Amino acid sequence: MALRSSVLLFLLLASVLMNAQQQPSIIPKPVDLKMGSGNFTIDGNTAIQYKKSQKELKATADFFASYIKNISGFSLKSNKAAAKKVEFVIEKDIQEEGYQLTVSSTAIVIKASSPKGVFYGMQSIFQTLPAIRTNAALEVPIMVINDYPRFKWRGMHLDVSRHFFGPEIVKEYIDLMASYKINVFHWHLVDDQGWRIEIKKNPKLTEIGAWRVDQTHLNWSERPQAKEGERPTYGGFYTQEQIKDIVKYATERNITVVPEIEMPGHVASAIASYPQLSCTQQPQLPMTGGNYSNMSSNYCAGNDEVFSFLEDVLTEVMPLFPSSYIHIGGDEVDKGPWKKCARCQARMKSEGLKDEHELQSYFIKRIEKFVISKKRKIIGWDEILEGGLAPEAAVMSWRGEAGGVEAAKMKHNVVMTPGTPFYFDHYQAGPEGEPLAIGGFNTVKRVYDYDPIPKELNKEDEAYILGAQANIWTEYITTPEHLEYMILPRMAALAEVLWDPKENKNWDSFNERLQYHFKGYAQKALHFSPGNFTVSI
Ligand code: TNX
Repeated sequence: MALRSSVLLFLLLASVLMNAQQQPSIIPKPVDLKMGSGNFTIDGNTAIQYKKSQKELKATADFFASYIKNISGFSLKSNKAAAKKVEFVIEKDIQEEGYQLTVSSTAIVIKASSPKGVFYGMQSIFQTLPAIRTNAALEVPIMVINDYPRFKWRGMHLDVSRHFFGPEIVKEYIDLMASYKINVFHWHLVDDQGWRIEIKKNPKLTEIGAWRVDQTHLNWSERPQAKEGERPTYGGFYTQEQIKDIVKYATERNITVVPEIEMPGHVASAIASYPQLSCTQQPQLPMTGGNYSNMSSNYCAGNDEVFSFLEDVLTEVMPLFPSSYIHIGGDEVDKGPWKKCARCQARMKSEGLKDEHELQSYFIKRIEKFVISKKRKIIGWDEILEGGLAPEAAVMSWRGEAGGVEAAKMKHNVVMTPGTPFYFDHYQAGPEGEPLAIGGFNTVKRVYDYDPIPKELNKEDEAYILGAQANIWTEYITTPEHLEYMILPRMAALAEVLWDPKENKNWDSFNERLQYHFKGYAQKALHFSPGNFTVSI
């Protein structure tokens, strides 16, 4: 039997090689793809097949069927006799998240060690089909693919604090990620301008902290202030039910959602809700204006009430997110308020801390202890290295690569997300003709050319680089259309950087495939930048 199937595979491969046709424009490019000639046509005579004993494939089969229904109207049945089949198979010895795909004129077979790999094989198939419903035949070219990712953390971040994006927009964002085989959604739920997650024990976080004065003033110096007695109305938040629904949606698409609960800085929204949590205890509102600022928006590191508040928050947050990592922020803490605060100074004395960096480190370590007691791990921005890194913390390197290099050498896990080129809130085609952005210039080519493994690392330390992600801060991004524009097509370049072996990368090939994706974006009425990608400044 085994001999027979290898002979068949050989014959298929031979025919594939002899009559090669043009490769489909799959992004990220499959590691190994061999073309045959002719097509498999998906139509009403096609059924999806998987073994009864592999029930874990049902969700993937349903996903496939509903995708095909959307673009064609065909309702594919599962596990019914049919002339042609799309078959999903779990085969244990295939690499985690990898898949083997064989398309012949009568069958599409996707094998993987778990539904994750099957899901990715399916995404590769989808990229060979029309992007929207048309009358065109659903033809998948005859080919053989062997594919697997280079990195296990392939992330996209979204700041929903500076401007709130509702559940439907978040789901569209997740859909785009899934189509590019990106598997971590870093959800920045807390910042100065808005607290976006319902916490039942502390309802003011969303009654007060989720609303600010207005959206229109992008310039910090022109920010409006609330008038006496005025209740801000611009903003929003997710209920815990909505969060669960989004996490489920992401999980169905093999995406882990990592929530970020910022601390100890960037928390004006929490302090507006509970002023006793800051050093000055003065009332304030969530910050307005587009620009970020770290003006006096810290938790008081000398107040134990802050820690019990945060433990309560995390106790509600963690069960909503199955992720092993919880992001605790840690960036840009203005040490000024701590310097002037008697309680912070007393804490430093009693704990033997020599400066405010060590006080910040004390803060993060105390939170880490709590998170670890709940069997989770923390990840934080690279400032958490200052004053001493918490024992098991992972580091997100955003101010270039230095933090990531330092942490990897200390044998801590790292996610690379350097502002240049992985900040997608920066311009991508130059300021002229683009909507106002925070600055910077990260073209799709620069994103494509970046390698997430810093050159300074030796082989052993390289292993601590889990992968990379792009961040999108939304101080200047107020609409879903603008959000789409900022991530497309840079997300496609990111995906290929994170999936393909370094030696397979090829800008010209990517750029050619991208042109096909542009057609798909246009058909789906997505906003994207078709700019001059090779400009350099
Ligand atoms: C710095 S990146 C920040 C964010 C801002 C961003 C603007 C990081 C960890 N902190 O709060 O939105 O710059 O690009």
